Amino acid sequence: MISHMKQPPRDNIYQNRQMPSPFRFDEKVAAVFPDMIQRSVPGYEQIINGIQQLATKHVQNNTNCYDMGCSLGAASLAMSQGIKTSGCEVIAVDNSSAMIERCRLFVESYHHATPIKAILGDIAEITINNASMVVLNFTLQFIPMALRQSIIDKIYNGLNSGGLLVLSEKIKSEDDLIDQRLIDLHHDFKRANGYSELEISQKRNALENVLIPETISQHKSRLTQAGFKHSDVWHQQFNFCSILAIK
Ligand code: GEK
Repeated sequence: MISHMKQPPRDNIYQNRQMPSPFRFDEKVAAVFPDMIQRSVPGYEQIINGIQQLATKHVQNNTNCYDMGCSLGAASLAMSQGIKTSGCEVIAVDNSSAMIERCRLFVESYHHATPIKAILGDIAEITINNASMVVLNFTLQFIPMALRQSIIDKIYNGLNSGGLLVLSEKIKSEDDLIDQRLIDLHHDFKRANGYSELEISQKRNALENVLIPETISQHKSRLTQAGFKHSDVWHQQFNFCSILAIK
């Protein structure tokens, strides 16, 4: 899916030295987002492809699919293109107006049969109902810790029986030494994709206290607490993983 995207503008946001400030999903980020996420998140394209496959296999007739924290809507498009059943709708939600405006243009520039409705809103506030698939693709990590359980509970309650949650996150290892090695591998991945040491360190500082990673077992216990009987990792590269949970 991603491979036939038009060449996106390059992410140069942290190329020059700048005053430290917390990372925000503003217009500057939205404008370079496809390049940023592909050069920064190991496994992103495989996860998007997996989301499409899961939609093909598991989305039921006349149900809703949600993409929470959709950015430009890559996962929404993957679900829409994957869905083979009828009467479905994909609801794409993001609280960044820069992202949602571009999301509408982005998804409309690709063929897809199942309609995608892009909504400007907070994922902590939207209602989820009659869902056969929900995607949180690298979004929960930006949500304040105190709100994370209630969002997962709401997703569980809005899913139909047999419905899926795909939860992708940057994670922390339980073991400090392994965690350091995974961070090193991730930084090597960014270097190999053309980011400089200055870009890597300034981005890392900007994300401090904005992106709060947790361990896989913290995610799994939150899923269990919400009621999910089935959950496990289906994709991991370095400290980036995706968990599949089934109601
Ligand atoms: C993808 N899923 O390409 N409510 C709604 N949106 C939010 C909130 C919130 N409370 N907090 C953050 N966001 C996408 C990638 S990016 C991940 C997701 C990344 C949004 C935020 O505006 C941004 O667009 C997205 O979550 C996270 O598959 O940049 O690492």
